[in-house]
Amino acid sequence: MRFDVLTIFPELFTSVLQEGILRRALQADQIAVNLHNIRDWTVDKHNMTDDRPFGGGEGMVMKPEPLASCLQDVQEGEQGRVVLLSPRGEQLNQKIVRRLAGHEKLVLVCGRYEGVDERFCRKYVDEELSIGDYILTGGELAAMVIVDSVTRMLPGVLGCADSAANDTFSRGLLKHGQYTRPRVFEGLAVPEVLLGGDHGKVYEYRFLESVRETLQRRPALLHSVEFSVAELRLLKKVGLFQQVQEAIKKNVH
Ligand code: 9D3
Repeated sequence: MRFDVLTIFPELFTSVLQEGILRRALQADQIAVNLHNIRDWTVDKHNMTDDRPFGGGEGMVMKPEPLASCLQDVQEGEQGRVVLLSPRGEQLNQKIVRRLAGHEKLVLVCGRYEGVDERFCRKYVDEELSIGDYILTGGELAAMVIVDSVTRMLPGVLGCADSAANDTFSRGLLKHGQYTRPRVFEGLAVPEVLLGGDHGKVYEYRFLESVRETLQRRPALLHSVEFSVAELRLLKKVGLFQQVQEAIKKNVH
């Protein structure tokens, strides 16, 4: 995967790329991240990347020409999918992350100020993405979220231990709680079943804990979970089946 990032603050990205899984993926050439300072494509003597909005109003708007000429250079050779990070975009989720990971090249355009000139969006942007309903100071942190979440989906980036596809409950349930040593912490013991070594019992316990966590924290998620016959039988046995059914009914999309 190749990421090209268009930004007026390329240095914001350096620390994120210098540690952990992203660093390893870069070293192994599983990803490349090319940072482009939009200011390098300005032609006026003050290197202006923004200007006042026609029609008046608060703040500044990113000029279309530096963005377009930067993009033109970045799109030499292989054509990447152009993603604008924008608060009015579709909200990012794991399904979108998976789809983005299927592209060979992503061009991430980071807006600043009040936004990007609408004509640049219309001419060059394939999709607009937001990372949630809160206000950031610019698209850079959102672009980092995309680089991070897409990279961990690429084959070979995660070890087997935390394989993205291998995630036991990557099926729409929340993850069960996890425990490590010590066996007793501040008076709280690790659940007995996890110490016994009966893998079948451990699997059942974790499945039920996942369902309980989901019921409590994100009941709407249960709408799109598919349970096997054995799982449904287990839910009935422990008296969770009816709660799950009610949670699903309350959320008819
Ligand atoms: C007054 C209108 N504001 C829109 C809500 C203007 C505005 C605020 C903040 C325009 C741009 C920004 C900077 N934010 C982003 O570029 C951004 C963002 C975000 O603010 N929240 C969630 N996802 C994203 S992706 C890019």
